[in-house]
Amino acid sequence: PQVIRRQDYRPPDWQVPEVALDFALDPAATRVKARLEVVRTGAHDRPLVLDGDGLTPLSVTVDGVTINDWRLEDGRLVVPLPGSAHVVETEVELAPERNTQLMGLYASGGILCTQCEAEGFRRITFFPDRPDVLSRYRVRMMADKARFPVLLANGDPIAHGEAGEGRHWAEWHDPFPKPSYLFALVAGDLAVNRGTFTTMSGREVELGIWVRARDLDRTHHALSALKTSMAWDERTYGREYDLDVFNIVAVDDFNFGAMENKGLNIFNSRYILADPDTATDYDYDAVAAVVAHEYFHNWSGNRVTCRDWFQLSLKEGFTVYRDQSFSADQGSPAVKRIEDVRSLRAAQFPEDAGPLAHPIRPDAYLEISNFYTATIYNKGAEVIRMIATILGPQAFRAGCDLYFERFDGTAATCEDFVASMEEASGKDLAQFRRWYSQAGTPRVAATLTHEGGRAELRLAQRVPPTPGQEHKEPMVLPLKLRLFGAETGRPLGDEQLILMTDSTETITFEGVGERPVLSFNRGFSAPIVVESDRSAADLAFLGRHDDDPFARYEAMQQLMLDALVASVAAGNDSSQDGGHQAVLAAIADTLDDPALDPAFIAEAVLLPSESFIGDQMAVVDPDAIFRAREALRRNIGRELEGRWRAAYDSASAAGPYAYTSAAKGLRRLRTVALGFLMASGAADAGALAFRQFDDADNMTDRQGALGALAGSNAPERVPALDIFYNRYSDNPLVLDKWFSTQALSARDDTLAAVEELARHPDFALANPNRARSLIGAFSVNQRAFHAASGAGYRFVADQLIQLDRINPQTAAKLLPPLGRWRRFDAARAARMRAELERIVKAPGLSRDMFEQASKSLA
Ligand code: B3K
Ligand code: ZN
Repeated sequence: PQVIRRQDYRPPDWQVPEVALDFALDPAATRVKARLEVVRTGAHDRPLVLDGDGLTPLSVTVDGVTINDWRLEDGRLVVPLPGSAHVVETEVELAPERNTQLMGLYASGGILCTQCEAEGFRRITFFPDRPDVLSRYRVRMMADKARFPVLLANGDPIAHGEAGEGRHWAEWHDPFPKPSYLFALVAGDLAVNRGTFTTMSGREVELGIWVRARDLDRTHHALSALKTSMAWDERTYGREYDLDVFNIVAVDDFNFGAMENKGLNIFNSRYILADPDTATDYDYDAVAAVVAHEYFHNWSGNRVTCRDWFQLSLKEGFTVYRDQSFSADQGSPAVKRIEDVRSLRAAQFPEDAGPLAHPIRPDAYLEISNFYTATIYNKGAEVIRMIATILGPQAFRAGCDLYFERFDGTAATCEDFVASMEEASGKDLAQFRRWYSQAGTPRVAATLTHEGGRAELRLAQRVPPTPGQEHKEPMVLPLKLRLFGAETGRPLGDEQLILMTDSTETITFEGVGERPVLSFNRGFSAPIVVESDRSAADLAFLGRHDDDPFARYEAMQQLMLDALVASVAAGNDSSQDGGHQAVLAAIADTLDDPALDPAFIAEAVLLPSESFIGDQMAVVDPDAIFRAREALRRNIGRELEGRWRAAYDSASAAGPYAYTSAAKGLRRLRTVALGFLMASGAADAGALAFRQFDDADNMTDRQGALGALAGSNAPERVPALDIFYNRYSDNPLVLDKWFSTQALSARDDTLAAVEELARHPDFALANPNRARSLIGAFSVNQRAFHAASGAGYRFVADQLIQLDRINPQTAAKLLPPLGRWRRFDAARAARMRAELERIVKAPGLSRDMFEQASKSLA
């Protein structure tokens, strides 16, 4: 396969200002006629080259005359053209019902829909399928009226009518020029939940959430999140919606979360459908976040799009930053920040430390679908957050205004964004740009000394080597810090923001009377790993006294992490070592602090995940980590049993279900307390969990209890799983939870259970949510996946080889856990490599999988 390089970018030879598409829709045979007004750009004599993937033209005409001198080259249609402007028409035939890749035009549960980003449009029609070709689209659809009563496309509806033989047609027009990846259409038997939104300039927008009729009563949360997002973007960024309609369609088969097609977002149903009986608080939050994210793309992505796919983080990093800020504003900013940092550490840090590491603006790829990564999205968002921190809110907003104004209607680059920020703020971001070009997570060592009224903080940064980048330059790190007095517990001075730019720096503090304790990288102001020698006592102190909730959480996590890493190293899974005592005391203090928000408490007392513990070690020992963590969990459960019961009881007394921040916090704490009570081995814990499961008036409590039981040997476990299955067997999103809960189980027999679940009649590789619920969940279950026998690796590789034949994009996304072999002992590493080699040799392997597997082996 051919390597695509950023430095090879060349502007398009032809632009296509106007496109008219005509679809005769049918699941088995859809005819697509495309009419392109093409214009030569600049003085060259190159032919028109239209991307195509799996297409054969039924006809090609130029200015109304059929031509025969076209040719196909690697799927592309090459059309020699004499002049500088022509009308080129093509016709092709597709079979959406056989499209299992879910890219292009495909069928999901009887609905016809499209997914074009990044390069799916070329599976629908011949076109210059690149984001810097912007066109105005006119779309006509014709279909059987009984099967496809609803016909939607981008922009505004302009006409519709009957077509005879039980068919009807509709025409839509999108006045905003857009790249082909934002094209969308939907045809199906859909019901709609309608709303309206009046924009800041007083225009009325008709909103619609389209789903199958039986799902209609689960669309209210999404609709209200949409309205909230629209108002938030006006208030926070001054960005107003620009069409008369905004439609969202939910489908069950979707390769990722959702898609921001202009005026017609298409969603994975898991990010639209929610009601208390079937969706957890986490699901509700995710629905609102994804609805907001896709809506925000209307400006950061659609009005200003990307010049080429290397600039992907221009829209994705910025839009994730925008949706994170939105969610923070809806509830507790501290808890939101904790969640975001946790997922950054779970997904992005390992990526940045492994064989697939890449800068947020990559330099090369084989398959662009593989670059919709945690690095592009989440590290990209952290980079925007750092810019906002360095500039301050007003200059940041001025920079955004300038960017949107200057690049509206164009395809821009990351450089354009950074330059706008510089121009609006007068700040120099030259060195900061390294965040766009260097991969790897910076590590910062921080040492604080104190002598005679003077404290000295010595900082040293280094960025580890990553594939293709041996040598790194120092980064600009915005570091928020504050000192606290060890005796008084009071802050010694204000919070400071320092911009570290050199490899080593020393910061001096005068007039420090008492021994200072360092609160560092507060709010996670830079996405780095902090290496500090703070003692357990100092971390416990910060866990109690820090006024930055994130730093307080962080101190607790570090305390737990240090204790766990020490007991893993000592091969010590007994409850009697000293590290446990500091952790127990800190958790007790947290539970006893009446000033703390229950949602925060629930986060702060949670032990670091097994994989995050593994990330701290030179060689990951999954079994030792599991034992040490279970021992600590058991100990915390036992020693603090009274407190867990009290927390459990008071959180249970919250009354009937309500979706409020306060009620959510209590539900979260309730299930965390239940988890520790289960770990304690208390005789009644299984019964308590079953009661929570059985009495629950909402999915958060029910799934929380099911999760606790699923990982246990309690006699209530099997009955609970069966009841859950039977109750929700007709709801695919809830069945996904049934699969993933079992795949994440801490039991010894998880691998065998998962192998059996892969043969369950409800398991289907062809549905991406279902595939992820089993294979994706299992491969992050560190101990089960890394079973010394290698059976976990073999299982995942077998599944991925099968899935690759159906849906390469989703298969390739699930490969990275197998690629982390360098982090494990020689025996495991050899077994992981053997599976990767088997994958690389699989007949007919996709480019997607080849790229992931071969890079992982290198
Ligand atoms: N832009 C899409 C992602 C497309 C992924 C293509 N493999 C959704 C989003 O980020 O909002
Ligand atoms: Zn996005």
